[in-house]
Amino acid sequence: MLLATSCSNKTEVIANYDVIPLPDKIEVDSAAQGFMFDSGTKIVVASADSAMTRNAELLSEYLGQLTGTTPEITAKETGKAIVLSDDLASGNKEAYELTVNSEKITINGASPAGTFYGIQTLRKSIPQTGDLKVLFPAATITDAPRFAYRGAHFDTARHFFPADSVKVLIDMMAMHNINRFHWHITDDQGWRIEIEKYPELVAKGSMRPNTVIGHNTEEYDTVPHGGYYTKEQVRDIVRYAADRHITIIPEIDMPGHMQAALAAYPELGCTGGPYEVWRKWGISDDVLCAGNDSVYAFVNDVLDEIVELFPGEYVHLGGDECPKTRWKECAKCQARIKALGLKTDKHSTAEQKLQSDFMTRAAEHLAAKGRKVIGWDEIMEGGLTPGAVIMSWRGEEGGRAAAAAGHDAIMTPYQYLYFDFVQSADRDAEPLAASWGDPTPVEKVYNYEPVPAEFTPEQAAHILGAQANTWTEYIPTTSYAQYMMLPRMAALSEVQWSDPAKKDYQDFLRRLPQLVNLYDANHYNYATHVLPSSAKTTASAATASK
Ligand code: TNX
Repeated sequence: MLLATSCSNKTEVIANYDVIPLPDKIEVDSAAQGFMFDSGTKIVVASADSAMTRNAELLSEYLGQLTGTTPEITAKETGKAIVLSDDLASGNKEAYELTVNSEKITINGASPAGTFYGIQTLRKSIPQTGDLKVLFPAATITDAPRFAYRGAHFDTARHFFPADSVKVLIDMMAMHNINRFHWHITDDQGWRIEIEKYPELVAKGSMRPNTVIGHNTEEYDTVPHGGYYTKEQVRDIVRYAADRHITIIPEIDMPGHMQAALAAYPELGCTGGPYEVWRKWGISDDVLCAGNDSVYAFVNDVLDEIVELFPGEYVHLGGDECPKTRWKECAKCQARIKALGLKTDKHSTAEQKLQSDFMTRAAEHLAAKGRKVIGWDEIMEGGLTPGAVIMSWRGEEGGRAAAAAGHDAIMTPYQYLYFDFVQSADRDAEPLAASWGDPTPVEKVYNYEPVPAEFTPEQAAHILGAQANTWTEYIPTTSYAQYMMLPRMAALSEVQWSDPAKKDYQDFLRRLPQLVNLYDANHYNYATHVLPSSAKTTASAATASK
């Protein structure tokens, strides 16, 4: 890709549009003259729309980072320019068209989000970093995503990650055309978001004095762990994500995975406690009491503050792994089961139906505020919450059943899309990771197909998309998280974005090193299992005690 050193001392390189995720259609006109990006190039954005202005600023930043030349942004078309607009006629709002001739590059999106994905493609086509002039070959690229929901989940509860780290993860998602960040923000081991009405949630619930070592050994470290996001930080992160066309879906996991909240407000549990912010991993028997009216008031109050912070359409209510041990023995829960007339039948137990009632109440509260809910596939157990979107994690069965019943579903089966699992069969060569499932190597992620083959078009339309989950029991740092996510996120992005008919793992591997250059430019840590041995291998498995 290195051409020659021209009269200025900039190195001239040729852009390569074979990026990840692979665009729908790339037509290069090798007979025509391409566009030379250099210090004379400006970015033109005619629209006064703030999202388009932000797009232009991000493009300018990206180009500056890669080439050493940060182009000026102007509203008037002048000379050689990269022209951004958002009036492409397309049924898909995230579609874009990118055209390159000797005079200009135009990126026209069907919305500012579409333009943004064209910007990502342009940025990813630059094959290296340095003090560069870039020759963009004459071309027309037309592109649109396959799925509207392209998610990445990250758990900031098991370990806390500072706000700046969350922004870095959002940048990584944007680079992979991901548009939904599922933010797992509360769990047994830490409550990490400020709720004004319940100040003890963060005062007590965000701190644990120490943490179990490894896979629930009997040994504990001696390091207090804690942290939470203030409302101001959350608003800033929501804005940062929105600038990158990413909607945040906050998850307040209930009625299980609530031990940190119980440590702060023991009266919300069946036994009254005392409870501790959990110092080990797994599934806690201590959950919210479903027979106590003040618990329902608590849930509504918390959701009111959550809705006020997160403008997106969906709130994730969790619903996973809620043992019924306490409810079975709790007089209040049993009284409620009786009052509601819930009975065990061959499909579900009375306690499962109680959970369904619990989730439905929360969903109704949100519906009154114009919001929809997502829940883990367990929420189907005692009767599906009306209108809820199912997130299918214990395999694909939940997603299949939901779609068959006319519900929307998001596929996130652990067998393919869990980034907290090791990425090679050689566990000893991998950092400490979740060990309850088989490894999920890059190729396995790449070959995942979210729509079951036997689905009718009507059922297929209920599969909104796919998402990968990164749980952080064993992931204490951002660099470690990056190692677990990259390059699996690249494989995920093709599952979410590209035409499955064009799937070709070898071709993906051929295109990967150019994306890895961008990882290097951003100082991201990544796994090197599938990279050619000639590729830079500055990355390393983050240190972890095994
Ligand atoms: C299962 S996926 C969980 C999480 C754990 C994860 C570890 C899901 C809904 N629940 O609470 O962190 O396994 O891999």
